[in-house]
Amino acid sequence: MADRRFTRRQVIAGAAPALAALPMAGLVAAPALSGGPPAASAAHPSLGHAAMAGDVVPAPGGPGDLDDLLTPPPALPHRPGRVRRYTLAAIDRDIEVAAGVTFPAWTYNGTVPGPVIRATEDDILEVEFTNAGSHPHTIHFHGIHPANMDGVFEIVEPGGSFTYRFPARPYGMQLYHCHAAPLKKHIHKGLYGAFIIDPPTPRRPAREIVLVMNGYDTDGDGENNFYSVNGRAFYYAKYPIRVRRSETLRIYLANLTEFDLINSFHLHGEFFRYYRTGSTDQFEYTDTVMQCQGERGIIEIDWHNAGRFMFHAHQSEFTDLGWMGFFDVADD
Ligand SMILES: [Cu+2]
Repeated sequence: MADRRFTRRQVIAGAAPALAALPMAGLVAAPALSGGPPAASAAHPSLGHAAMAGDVVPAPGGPGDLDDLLTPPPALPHRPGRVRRYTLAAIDRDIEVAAGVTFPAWTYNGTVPGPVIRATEDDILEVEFTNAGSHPHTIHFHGIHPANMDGVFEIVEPGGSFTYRFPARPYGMQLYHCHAAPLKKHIHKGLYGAFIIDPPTPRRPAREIVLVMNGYDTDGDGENNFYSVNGRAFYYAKYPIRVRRSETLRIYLANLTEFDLINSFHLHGEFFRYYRTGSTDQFEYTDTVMQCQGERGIIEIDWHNAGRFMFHAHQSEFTDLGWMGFFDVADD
């Protein structure tokens, strides 16, 4: 217990309540990197939310870096039997998950989360998987498929490969992740991603984005030190997502957080329709949804107002540790 390392909860408890997300990121980065106690605890004592957007936010990377993870490939019309091919490789890679903080990830194609896979119901999904990493891995898809395509028993050793091939169904927001043991480790290291299956009758036109919620235990104590959507803490606070008021925003949301059982999405100033899993037309009208590990759903927002609106986990601790961002809603 009385380790010199600070757990995330000790870091939070030791910080002044007025500290908002910005200094928290700096605080947690220090012990994560050095193993020592946090430095400069009251460096920015009264930064409010208004100060937390844009260039002052210490998020890793540049504008547009996450576009491939944010914007899914376009939906294709229903054409049963069409083959949709994807190539995924497991690659060990150090990635920057928060400003100045690297994480020794296991990735699909070099990113955490992995690439967005999309098919229309009744397409034949074909995923050619190569294990270029240093541990055994698989791909386990959520959805309906034969037992030998489930990515549980057919373990792919380093240097090996396996092709998953099955009809994509049912429509909805599915997901994929490694299912090698120990499962918690293989998921937490970063082997997961979004898997969208479009319905035979297309959803109505919308601006579409993907948000995959996750966390990182950067000091190996079994608790997450950072949280994010699409892999980088505070990224969408530094680079708000621009949308148009006249356009429905459809969010494919999934929770791949390990260690914490629940994650959540809360939107400021607006309500939205939430389709749990997205495999039926039933929805709830709300501004906050929670997802268990592996749960996912589809959010549709019809904006009443233009302006800057925050979105974040409603676990305040997750917000302070990176899981927050903004939509810039433009009038047109
Ligand atoms: Cu694995």
